[in-house]
Amino acid sequence: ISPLRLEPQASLPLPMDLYGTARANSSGRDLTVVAQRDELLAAHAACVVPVVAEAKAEDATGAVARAVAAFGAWNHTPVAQRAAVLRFAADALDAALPRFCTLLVKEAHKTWGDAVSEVREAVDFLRYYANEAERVQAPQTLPGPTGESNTLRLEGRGAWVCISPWNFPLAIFMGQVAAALATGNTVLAKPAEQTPAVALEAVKLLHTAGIPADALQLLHGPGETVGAALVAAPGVAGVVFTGSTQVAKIIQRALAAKDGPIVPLIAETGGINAMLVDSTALPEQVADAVVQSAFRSAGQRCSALRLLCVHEAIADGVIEMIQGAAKELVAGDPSQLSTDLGPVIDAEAFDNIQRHVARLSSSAKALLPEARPAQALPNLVPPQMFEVGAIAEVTQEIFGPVLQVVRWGGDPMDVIRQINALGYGLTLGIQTRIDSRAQALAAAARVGNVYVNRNMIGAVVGVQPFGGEGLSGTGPKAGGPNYLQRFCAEQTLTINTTAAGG
Ligand code: TXE
Repeated sequence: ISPLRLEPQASLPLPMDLYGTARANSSGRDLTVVAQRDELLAAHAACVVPVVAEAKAEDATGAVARAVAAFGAWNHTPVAQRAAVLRFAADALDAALPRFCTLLVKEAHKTWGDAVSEVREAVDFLRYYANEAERVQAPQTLPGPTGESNTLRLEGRGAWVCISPWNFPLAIFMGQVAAALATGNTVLAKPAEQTPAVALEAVKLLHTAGIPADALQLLHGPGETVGAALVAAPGVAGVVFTGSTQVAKIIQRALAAKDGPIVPLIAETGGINAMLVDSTALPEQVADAVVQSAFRSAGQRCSALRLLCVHEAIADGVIEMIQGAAKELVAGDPSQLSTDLGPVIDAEAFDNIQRHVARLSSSAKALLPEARPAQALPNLVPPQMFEVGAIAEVTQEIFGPVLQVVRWGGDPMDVIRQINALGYGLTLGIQTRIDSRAQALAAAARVGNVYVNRNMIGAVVGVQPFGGEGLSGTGPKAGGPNYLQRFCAEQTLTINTTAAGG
């Protein structure tokens, strides 16, 4: 069996990154060794995407009631035992990597490289949250006055609704579900309509690993009906959501309008992510980071670069290099190993991107005008780049491989202020050879994740926990040390140790 490594071929440009990023992740593994090529291709040929039954809005109340009833037993299961179940699921998912990769390629149009990275990320979420739950739920002794003992403990809160998007249908789905389950909560999972099969297989795997059926229930269907009904159902203890800013606000309003307790919302939403390039930056490094950050995964990553702010002194050279590199990218069938960008998720996403491209074509300078897909597949969008006049013109997130470029001169702090004024706060790239400037700009930026002199493909579980503020979400960062606490209720126990029986 030959390893999954595409040898350089004269006629084919190399895929941007077939293996995911080659660095140690939270489990200390080297991500470069991922799978056997033949094993993946055989699984792909045999893969049939399952047909999935939709739930109805009326199903939500009963499902939540079952999840509430299941909460006591699951929450009282010792955290070490819950963690063991999640670790078992992680091993099973690792072993099922080819099957999940093929589903991701077929259902979500992922390239093989992106699919492999995503399965690995989902495995990491399971292991990391298993470890984290044991850490954060260990009772803590707090300092206190003589004659008193103070203990703090964290418990599950109840039944959580987990609503996830299609762009990371396994990793985001698994991350939400694992965080809730690890901490003793039960789950109503509502995956995106576009990617139900990946979610179904993930839930089957979790049930097989030992999660009780009522502690993890899967409800497919439209967000406006099934998702909204779950959010509105009585007894929900919390909602964790990843998706658009607009839907996050709809859910926030729906929760605020409910009778009964205040229900917390953890939301991770989109961003207009910028990269600031100053006049000292290395053009080759910038071009590589821009191509990776803006066009990888067909731009369908919430961390993706949308707005390149490049200093006027080096702008022409940098733009030329990006044009050269972008033209080498292959947009086509994602099941071909040579493909860099697969089709966007569906016709609606395609039409939406085309509307933005048409608007930009009439108002801005096209920098990749001859971009055409390599193959005539539906919903294929080749990389696009437009030069616009000002940062303030870039007001909407375009969820595709479309980059807007602005030239700047003067004070880089002004550029950061203009980026902050857009109101999103997810990722920021900085390219400079002046260390102190990078530190100062990062400190002034109101974003969750800053990347200096590298690409913006972040979100490494336990290493670069991911999430933003403002229009980009509520925080805290998924995959980080402050995440699981939000799924927990805290209780202090104070005992008078001088009293009888103390
Ligand atoms: O989002 P939608 P999509 C963002 C990304 C982009 C969006 C793309 O920036 O804006 O997600 O995902 C359900 N009540 N991020 O188009 O439409 C819907 O069924 C309850 C950010 O899928 O918001 C789906 O399951 N639920 C990111 C989910 O919400 C409702 C990472 C998301 O759908 C609903 C990934 C309703 N009224 C994507 N309406 C990050 N920051 O980490 C819809 N849904």
